[in-house]
Amino acid sequence: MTRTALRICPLCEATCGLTLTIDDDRVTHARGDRDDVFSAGFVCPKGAAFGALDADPDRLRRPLVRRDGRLVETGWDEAYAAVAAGIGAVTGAHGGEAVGVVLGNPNVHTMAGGLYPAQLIGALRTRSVFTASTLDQMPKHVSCGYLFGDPNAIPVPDLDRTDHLLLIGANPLVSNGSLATAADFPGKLKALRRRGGRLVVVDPHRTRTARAADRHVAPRPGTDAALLLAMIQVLFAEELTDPGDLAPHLSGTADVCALTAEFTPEAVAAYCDVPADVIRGLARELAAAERAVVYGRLGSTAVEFGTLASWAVDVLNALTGNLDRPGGAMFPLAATARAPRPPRPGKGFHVGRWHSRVSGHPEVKGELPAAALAEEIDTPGEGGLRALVVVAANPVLSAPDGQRLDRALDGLDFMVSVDPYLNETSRHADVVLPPPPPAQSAHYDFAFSTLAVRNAVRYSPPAVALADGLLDEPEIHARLVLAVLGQGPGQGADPALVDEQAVVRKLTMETGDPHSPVHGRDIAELSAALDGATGYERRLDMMLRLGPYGDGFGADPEGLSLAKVRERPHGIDLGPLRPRIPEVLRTPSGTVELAPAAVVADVPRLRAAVARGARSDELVLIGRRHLRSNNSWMHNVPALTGGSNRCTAQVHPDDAARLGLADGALALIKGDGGEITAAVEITDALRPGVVSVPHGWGHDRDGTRLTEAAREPGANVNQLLDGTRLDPLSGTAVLNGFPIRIEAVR
Ligand SMILES: Nc1nc2c(c(=O)[nH]1)N[C@H]1C(S)=C(S)[C@@H](COP(=O)(O)OP(=O)(O)OC[C@H]3O[C@@H](n4cnc5c(=O)[nH]c(N)nc54)[C@H](O)[C@@H]3O)O[C@H]1N2
Ligand SMILES: Nc1nc2c(c(=O)[nH]1)N[C@H]1C(S)=C(S)[C@@H](COP(=O)(O)OP(=O)(O)OC[C@H]3O[C@@H](n4cnc5c(=O)[nH]c(N)nc54)[C@H](O)[C@@H]3O)O[C@H]1N2
Ligand code: SF4
Ligand SMILES: [Mo]
Repeated sequence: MTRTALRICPLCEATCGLTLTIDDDRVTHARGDRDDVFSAGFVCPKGAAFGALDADPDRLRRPLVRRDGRLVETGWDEAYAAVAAGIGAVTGAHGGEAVGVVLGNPNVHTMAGGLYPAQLIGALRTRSVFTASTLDQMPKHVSCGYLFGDPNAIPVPDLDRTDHLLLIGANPLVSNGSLATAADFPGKLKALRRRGGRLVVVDPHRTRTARAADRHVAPRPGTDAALLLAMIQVLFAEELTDPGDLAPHLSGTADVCALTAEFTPEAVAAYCDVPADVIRGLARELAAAERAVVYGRLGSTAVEFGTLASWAVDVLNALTGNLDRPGGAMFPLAATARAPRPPRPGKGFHVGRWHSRVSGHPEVKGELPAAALAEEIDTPGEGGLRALVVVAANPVLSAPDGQRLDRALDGLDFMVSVDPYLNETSRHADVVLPPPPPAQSAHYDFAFSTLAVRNAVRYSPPAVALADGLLDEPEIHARLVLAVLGQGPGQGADPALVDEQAVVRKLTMETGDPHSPVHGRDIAELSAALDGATGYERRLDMMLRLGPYGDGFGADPEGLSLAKVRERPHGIDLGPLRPRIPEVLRTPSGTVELAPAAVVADVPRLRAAVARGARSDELVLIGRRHLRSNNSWMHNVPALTGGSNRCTAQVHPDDAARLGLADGALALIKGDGGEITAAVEITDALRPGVVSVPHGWGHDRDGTRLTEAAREPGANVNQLLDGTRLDPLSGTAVLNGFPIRIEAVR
C-alpha cells in the first residue's frame, strides 16, 4: 500500500519538512513539503535521497558484540550485558573518570542526542567529554559566553529582514547554513538581493556563495580576526559606531576602541593579503547599511584565532547597532527553551574548571578538545582513559591524526558505539548499538530551533513502524544510561525510569521557581498530566508546556503542548525573531560585555602573528563541503557520490605551475601529522597559496561495512594534523589555514 508521511529532514541544520512516499514501510520518494511552515517545500539532493539513506543495505540491523576478536550479531540484552560488564570493570578498577564520552554531530539531529547524553555523563561522573563542537563552533560558544554570559545565547542573522549580509567563512549555498537554521538559504539570499540588499562574502575560495555575492574578498586563510579588528578600528577612527537603542546595554566600548587602535587596515593588509582600502570599504558599507549583519561560520571558527574572530563578528554587530534588532543579529526563542525570566545579572561564563590530563587544556563548557582524545587514551600514567562511550561520532576521520586514534582505540579496555554503521571508528568497538533509520524515528529539533532565523515548532512522529529487532534510539540511550550505572537487563530497571528521573528533576526546579507558571504546584500531579506514548514524548510535552509559548500546565490554555503541536503536522509558525536584550543576558554586569578579559589577553598572540606575516612560498590547507555529502557518513549511498563529489586536492594554477602539479595527477601532501595522496584539481576559484581538500574521506580501512564508500575511499585530510594546533580559548582544532607541503607523486 502506498501512503505519504511528513518527516523533518535530520540531515543538515536547515531542518526542511519532507513529504515521504512510503510503500510497504519502505520510503520510495522524498520531496519538500510545500505546506511546511518553516521550509515551504525546499529540499536539497540529500533530503531527496532520504529513502536511499534510510534503506542502505549496510546499515546495521542487529547489535554487534566482539567475540574472539570479531564483531558478531547478538541480541539487545546480551549487548547491554556486555556494556554493563565492560564499563563496570573499568569503573570498578579506575572510577568513572577512566571512561570517556565522545558525542558526534548527529546528536544535534536526533531527539535521543538532545535528551540523554547529559544523563549518561552524569551517570558516569566523568569529566572526559569530547564532542564535535571542538572541531566546529566552540569558539562561537566561548565568545557568546563572554559577551552575553551564556555560551548558548548565539545570535543568528535575521536573513528575511536584513539589507546587508557580510558572510565570513561560510558557504551556505552548499552547507545550507549552520548556526543559522534557515531552510532555503539560496532563496533567502536571492530575496535579499531582490529587495536591493547586498551580499558580501569573505572567503579564500570563490565558492558557490561567493559567486552569488555582490562582492567577494579572498583573504589569506586564518587572518579574519585581524581583518575584523581592522574593521572595528575603522568604525572608531571614522566615528561610524552607532549602537542606538543598544547603547545602555553595552559596556567596554572604550576598551574595544583602545584594543583595536593598532589594527589599522594598513597594519593588517599584508598579513591578510587584502588591500587596506578594501577593508575600510567593508567597514564603511556595514556602517552605512540601514539593517546589516555580520555572520561567521566554519572558516571563522575552526581557525587559529577562532574565538577572537567570533567575538569580533558580534562586536561589529553591536557597534553598528545591529545586534538584537530586526535585520541584524538576533536571538531566537525556541518553543522548548526555558521561558524567559525577568532580566538579572548572572555568573558569567568561565572555562578551566578542570584541565586535560596530558596537555593541560582547560575544560570549555564541560568538554575537552576532540583533538586531545588520542593522547588522553594513549599517554601512559594515572588517570588515563580506559574505556569510551561513542555516540554518533566518527573521530577517526573527523578529528586530527586518525592513525594515532586508530591505535589508541585498539588499546582501550572497552568501547561501545551507538552507530548505524560499522565504520572507521565503530570498528574498534566491543559493542555496537545500532539506532533505527530516520524514517522509523520521531523527530524534534531541540538544537536547531534555538538557532532558527524564524521561530517555529514542528514535531514528526515516526513515519514507519520500528522494524523487528530494532530499538528506538531514545530507548538505546536510556538503556545505556542504566547499563553504565550497573543496572543492566536482569536487574529489573525499566528504561522509562531514566525519563522519569529527568521529568522529576525539571519539575522540581520549575515548581520551586517563583517565576515559573507551575510555581508551588504538585510534581506528581504535573507528571501525571504529561502526554505522550513514550518517555521522550512526555519530556517533549513537558518542555513545550513550560516553554515560552507553553500552556504552563493550564496557566495559559491557549499555549502550546505536544497535543497541540501534533494537531498541526506542517508545524506552527511562531513569528519573526524579536529583540531579547536584556532578558537574554547573564553577564555579571547585566550588560553585553564587549571587552572580556580572556579575549583581551589573546590579542597579543594575534599581534605577533600580524608582525610575523606570511612567507611568500607558504601553502596552507582549507576544507570544503559538497552539496551531496555530509561529513564522514554519506559516502555509502551511490545517489550522493561520484561526479564532482570527490576527494581531490584543489590547487591554484600558479601554485600548480610552480610546483609541477598536473591536473588529475596524484599529489603527495604532507603536514604535521602525516601525509596523504589525492588527485590534483587545478582551479582558479582558490586564491594562490591555498590548497583545499574536503574532510570525511579515507574509507580504506579494514573491518568496516561500507561497501560503496570503500569503492572510492578518498584520503583522510585530518591525517595532516597532529592535534596540537588549537584555538587556545576554545580548544577548537585548526582545520582551516594550517601549513602543508605538496609535491607531485612520481
Ligand atoms: N578537516 C576537517 N575536519 C572536519 C571538518 C572540516 O570542515 N574539516 N568539519 C568538522 C565538523 S564541522 C564536524 S560537525 C565534525 C563531524 O564529525 P563527527 O561528529 O564525527 O560526525 P560525522 O562525521 O558526521 O559522523 C557521524 C557518525 O554518526 C553516525 N550516525 C549517523 N546518523 C546517526 C543517528 O541517527 N544516530 C546515531 N547514533 N549515529 C548516527 C554515522 O554513522 C557516523 O559514524 O567533523 C569535523 N571535522
Ligand atoms: N552539504 C553539506 N552540508 C553540510 C555539511 C556537509 O558536510 N555537507 N556539514 C554540516 C556541518 S557539520 C557544518 S558545521 C556546516 C558548516 O557550514 P559552513 O561553515 O557554511 O560550511 P563550509 O563549507 O565549511 O564553509 C566554510 C567556508 O570557509 C572558507 N574558509 C576556510 N578557511 C577560511 C578562512 O580562514 N577565512 C575565511 N573567511 N573563510 C575560510 C571555506 O573556503 C568555506 O567556503 O555545514 C553543515 N552542512
Ligand atoms: S537542506 Fe538539509 S534539511 Fe533540507 S533537505 Fe537538504 S539535507 Fe535535508
Ligand atoms: Mo559541524
